[in-house]
Amino acid sequence: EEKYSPKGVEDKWQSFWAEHDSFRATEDPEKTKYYLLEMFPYPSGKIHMGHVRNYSIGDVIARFKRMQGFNVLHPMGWDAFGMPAENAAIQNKSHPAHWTYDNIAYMRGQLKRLGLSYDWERELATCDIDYYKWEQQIFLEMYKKGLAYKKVSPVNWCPKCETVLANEQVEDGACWRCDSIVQQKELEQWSFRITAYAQELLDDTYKLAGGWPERVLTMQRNWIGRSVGCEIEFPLENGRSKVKVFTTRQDTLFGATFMSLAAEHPMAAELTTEAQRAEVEAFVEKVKKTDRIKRGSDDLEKEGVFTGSYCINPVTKERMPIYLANFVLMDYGTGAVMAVPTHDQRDFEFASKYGLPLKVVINPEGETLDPATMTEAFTGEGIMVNSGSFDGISNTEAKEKIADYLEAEGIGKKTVNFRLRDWGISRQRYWGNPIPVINCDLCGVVQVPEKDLPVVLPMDAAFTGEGGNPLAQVPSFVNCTCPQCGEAARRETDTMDTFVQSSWYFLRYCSPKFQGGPLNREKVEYWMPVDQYIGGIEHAVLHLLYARFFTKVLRDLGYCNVDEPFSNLLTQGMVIKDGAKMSKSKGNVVDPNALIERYGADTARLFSLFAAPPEKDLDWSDQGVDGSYRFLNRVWRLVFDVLPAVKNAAPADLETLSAEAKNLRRAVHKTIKKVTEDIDGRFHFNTAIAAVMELVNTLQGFEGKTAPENVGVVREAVESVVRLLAPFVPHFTEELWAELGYTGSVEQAGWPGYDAEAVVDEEITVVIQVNGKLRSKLLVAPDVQEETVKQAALADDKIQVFLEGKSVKKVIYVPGKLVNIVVA
Ligand code: ANZ
Ligand code: ZN
Repeated sequence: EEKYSPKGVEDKWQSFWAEHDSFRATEDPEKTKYYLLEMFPYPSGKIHMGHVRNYSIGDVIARFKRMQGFNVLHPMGWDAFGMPAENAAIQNKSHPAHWTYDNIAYMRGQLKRLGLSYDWERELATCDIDYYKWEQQIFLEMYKKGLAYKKVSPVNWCPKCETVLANEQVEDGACWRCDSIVQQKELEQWSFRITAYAQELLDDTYKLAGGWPERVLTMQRNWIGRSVGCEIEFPLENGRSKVKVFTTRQDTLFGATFMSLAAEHPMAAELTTEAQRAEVEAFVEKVKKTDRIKRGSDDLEKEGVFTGSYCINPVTKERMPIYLANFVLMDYGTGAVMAVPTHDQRDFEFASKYGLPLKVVINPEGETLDPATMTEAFTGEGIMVNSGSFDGISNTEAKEKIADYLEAEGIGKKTVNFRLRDWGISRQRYWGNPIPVINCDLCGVVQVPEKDLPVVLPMDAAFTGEGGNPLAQVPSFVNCTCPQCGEAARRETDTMDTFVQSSWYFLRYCSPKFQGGPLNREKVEYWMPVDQYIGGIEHAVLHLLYARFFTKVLRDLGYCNVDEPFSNLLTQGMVIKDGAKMSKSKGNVVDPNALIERYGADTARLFSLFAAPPEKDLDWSDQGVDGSYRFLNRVWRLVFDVLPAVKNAAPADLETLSAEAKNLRRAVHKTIKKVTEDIDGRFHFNTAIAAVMELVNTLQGFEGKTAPENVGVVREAVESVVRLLAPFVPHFTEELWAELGYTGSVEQAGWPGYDAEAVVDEEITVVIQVNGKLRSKLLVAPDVQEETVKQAALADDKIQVFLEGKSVKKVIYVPGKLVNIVVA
C-alpha cells in the first residue's frame, strides 16, 4: 500500500486484535501486573472529545506498559444508572434500560473505532443485574455492621418533581430541571457511615503523596476537615442545665460575650421566653427555608434573634445572652457556638448588628486593640490579655494551657471534630440500584432475605414525569409480605446514589463474571491496587473519596485486602475550543465521529496527545489536527521510500560506520531514551512525540539513506520510529511493522531499549568543586549553556550536602571542564 489510507488500515488491525484477543488479561504469576484504569463513562449517547482525550492518554500507557513486558489489565465499562436515562424515558415515552443499552452499544462501537486496547471480556455496566445484585449483598453486609443506616436528615426537595435533589442539582435555590423553588425537608434517608473512616481516610492521604496530585490530596483533607479543639459547657443562668459548644479557639474563652445556637438546636424552644416567642418562631421558619450551602457560606448576611435567656461564661462568670443565629449549623460540632466578636469575623458582624459587647483577649505583638475602634475581628496570633492567669503568654500556648485547665476543672474536654458528614445514598428514583429492604409496620426495617436477592427493577414502571418516583408507583414491586412476621409490608423504593456503583467497579473488573460473590479475592489480590487511574479533576473529592471509603469497607467486610484503591492518579485537563470548554451550550463542540471519518482514529489520537501535556487544558485547533495527519503521511512515505533498500538489511557493523551514520544512530538512541523517560511516569506525551518528529526530520535529511553501508542503521532508525510511535498511533504502526517484514503485532517486538554508550558518547564530564575541592561530576552536552551547568551543579544531590547552612558567594564555570562553587 503506497498511499496512507487510515480507514483500511484501522479496520484491518482492529479485526486482527479482536481475532487474536490481543488485549485479554489473565492472571499470569510470572509477570508483573500493571492495572491501568480510566474513569468509566456515563452512557450519555455518544462520546465527546474529552473522552477521546482521556482514553487516548490511558491507551498510550497501556500499550507502553505492555510493550515493556508488563501484564496489563485495561478494562472498560459503563456508569449506567442515573437521572438522564429517566428523563430521556419521560421524553421519549420509553424505558431507561432501552435508552441506556442502546447508548452503550453505540458508544462501545465508537471506542472500538478508536482502537483502544481494552480487554472487552471484562466489560460491565452498573445497571446489569449481575452487577447491582452484588452491590445489594454488600449493602446488607454494611447494614448488619451499622455502616448503612436510616436517619431523618434535611434534604433539598423539589415539590414539582417530588424528588430529593443533590446539592449540585440546586441552582440558585431552584430545581435544575423544572425551576421550582427548592424546599428544605426532613426525610428518612439511607446513609453510609463514612464518618467512621474519617481518620483513616485522612491518614492515608499521606500514603498517597507522590502518587496523587498534591492539590487533590489537599482537597480531600479539607473535605474531611479534621478540627482539634474543646467542648466547653456553659451553665444556664437559671442553673437548670448547660449549653455545650465546640470551639477550636478555647484561647478566646475569656472573650466570649454571647452565645449563638442553631435554629434547630434542641434547647431553642425551652430557652425562648414568652416575650420572645413570636419573634423566635418567625426566625426559625425563615432559617429552615434557607438552603444548607448558603448557611455555611462566608458571605451570608448574618442574622439572629435573642431567645430571652442567658448563660454564664464558666471562666469570667459573666452573663451571656443566648441568640439563635442563621450561620450556626446543627450538624456540626454541638450546634452551638460561644461567640467571640473580637476574634471571629462572623461573631463580629453579628455583634455589630445587634449591639453586643466586645472584649479583646488577644493583642497583636506590640499593639493594643481597642474594641471601640475595631472595624473587623482580629484573627491572627498574639499575646493574651483580659484572661486572668493566662495573660502575657502567646495565644498558641494559651490554647494548650486553657484546654488543660478546662479538663482539670471539669468544665470541658479536648475533642476532635470532622467536617465530613455521612454519605446520604437515598434517591427517590427508578433508575438506580434498589435498596434491598422491606418496611414493615410491625417489624420496622427488615432485610430482604438472601434467597430473595436480587431485588430486580420491574420493567413495567411508567415514566410520566408525574407523581415522583416511578418505582413507588408499581404495586407489584411495592406490595410484599414481611419476611419476619408475614404481614403485608412495603418494599423500599429508594434507590442508591450512582456514586455507590462507581465506588467498587474497579474491584469487580478483577473478576467481572465471578458468581461466588461480589469479588474473587484471589484475583483482586493479583490485580489491585490500580497502578494508574486517570480521570477528570471534577472527581477530586466525591468519587475518589467514596471509592477510597468503599474499598476500606470491603476490606473490613473480608472481601479483599486492599487499603487504597488507586496508587497513582492523573487528572487530565479539559478540551477547550475558542477559549472555552467544549459544550453544547457554547456551540463549540467537535464531534469525534466527523474527525475520525475524515482523518482516521490515529490522527485523532495523535492530535489529542500532542497538543498538550495531559494535566493541562487542550486547546483545540484544526491546524493542529491537520499537522498530525501530515506527520503520519510523512512517516508513511519515508518508510516506503527506504523499504526496498532496508527490507533485508543486516544490522549495522558499528566498527565501520561512517561519521554521518554514527550521528544518525546517536540521534536514534537519544530519541529512544527521551521518549522512554517522557512517557514513563511523567506522561509528557507531547514532548515524546515531538522528539520522534525530530528524529523523522533527521532521518529525512540523511543523505545516504539507501547506500549499502548505511542501510543497517537506517533500518534501525525506521524500526525505532515505528516502535516508539506504536502506543500513540497503533493501527498505523502495526501496518508499517508488517511492511517491514514482521508477522504479528508490533507490541510483541517490545519497547526498544537504548544503547547507553551511543547516548553518553556525546556528553562530556564537568567536575564540580565546592571551595576548590572536588565534590561531584556532571554529564552534559558539549554545547551546554553556562547557566544550565551552573544550575545543575547547584542542584546536584552530592553538592547540596555541602551547601547546607552556607550561602553561595560565587559560581565559576570553566567551559567544558569545571564548576567551582564558592561558599561561606
Ligand atoms: C469560638 C471561636 C472564637 C471560634 C474565635 C472561632 C474563632 P472549624 O475550624 O471549621 O472546626 N463553630 C463550631 N460549631 C459550629 C457550628 N455548628 N456552626 C457554625 N460554626 C460553628 O471551626 C470551628 C469554629 O467554628 C469553632 O470555634 C466555632 O467558633 C465555630 F475567635 O469558637 B469558634
Ligand atoms: Zn413484619
